[in-house]
Amino acid sequence: MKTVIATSLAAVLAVGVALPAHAQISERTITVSNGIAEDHPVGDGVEVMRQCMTDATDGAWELNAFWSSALGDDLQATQALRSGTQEMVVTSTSPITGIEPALGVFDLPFLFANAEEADAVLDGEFGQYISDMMPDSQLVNLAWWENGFRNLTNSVRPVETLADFEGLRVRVMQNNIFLDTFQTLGANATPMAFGEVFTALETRAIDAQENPFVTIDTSQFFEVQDYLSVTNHAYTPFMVLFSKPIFDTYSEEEQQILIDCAVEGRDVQRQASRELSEQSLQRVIDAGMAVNELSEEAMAEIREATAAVYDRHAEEIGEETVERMLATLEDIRN
Ligand code: KDG
Repeated sequence: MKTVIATSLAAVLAVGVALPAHAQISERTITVSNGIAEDHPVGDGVEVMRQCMTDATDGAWELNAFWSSALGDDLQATQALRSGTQEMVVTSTSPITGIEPALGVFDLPFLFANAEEADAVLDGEFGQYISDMMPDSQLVNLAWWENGFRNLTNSVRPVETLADFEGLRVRVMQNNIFLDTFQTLGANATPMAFGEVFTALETRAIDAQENPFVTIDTSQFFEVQDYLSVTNHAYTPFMVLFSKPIFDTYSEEEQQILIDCAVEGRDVQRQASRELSEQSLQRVIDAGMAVNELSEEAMAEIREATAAVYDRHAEEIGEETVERMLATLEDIRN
């Protein structure tokens, strides 16, 4: 009798060990949202994630994307992740500094000189240092994507010098550092959610806004703005955030799939963002926008005027975070 039981037990264990390839994967429907239109390069990244998930789970996962702030603005969507009512959001760091103040480090004016620096910081130790902060806010950062270098548009005049900012009613992201930066430049800065910007520009409630070329193009700001001044005054990253309350219900294998697919999407999204950037600039010129670059002297004056923003916000961001960022950049540049 004991032999029969032992044999049966061995058979059961054998079957148990030879589990299906994806025994740790459940059927899931994942919702992701973003504030920009689907034809923005974020759409390219999300499509790569969708295909990656399908391949990795043999079709057990479905990724549903919502665009143009359909599920709320960045902050609202991020709060939904924290409460476990939405899985994922692709959001800029700037609108959510109220959740994690250290994210404000990316809003410091003229921080990055080029995209290569941004990638090196975000994909290196510093990016991980910031990502490691997010679980305390019930969020998991799967990967860093690209919003891009920001440039000023307006409906009043070309901005060619520091003095030209004076009195411009500029919409800024809901973020103290952007508010301070544009007030320091002499502009009349108004914090506003991204989804309200087009109408505010169209009704002349505001004169100006600032965003990367790709956003100016895909959000049709060229329809309501006459001038584009190439300031590159800040680089905004996107975070691919996932709800930690939901993430914690996933198996380790499923959690790794989320991370791997967000990283696969990152490389395609960044490439699409950079390839589209020059096309977008040409498109807004073709649509009638007057584009100007600023002289080195003018840019030097603007940089000098905004340098004090770093000291004014170091405590709010976290002295250690600012020091680590500046040390990281010094290492990259030397
Ligand atoms: O969800 C998209 C927003 O995060 C992005 O467009 C933010 O650059 C931004 C802005 O100006 O609000």
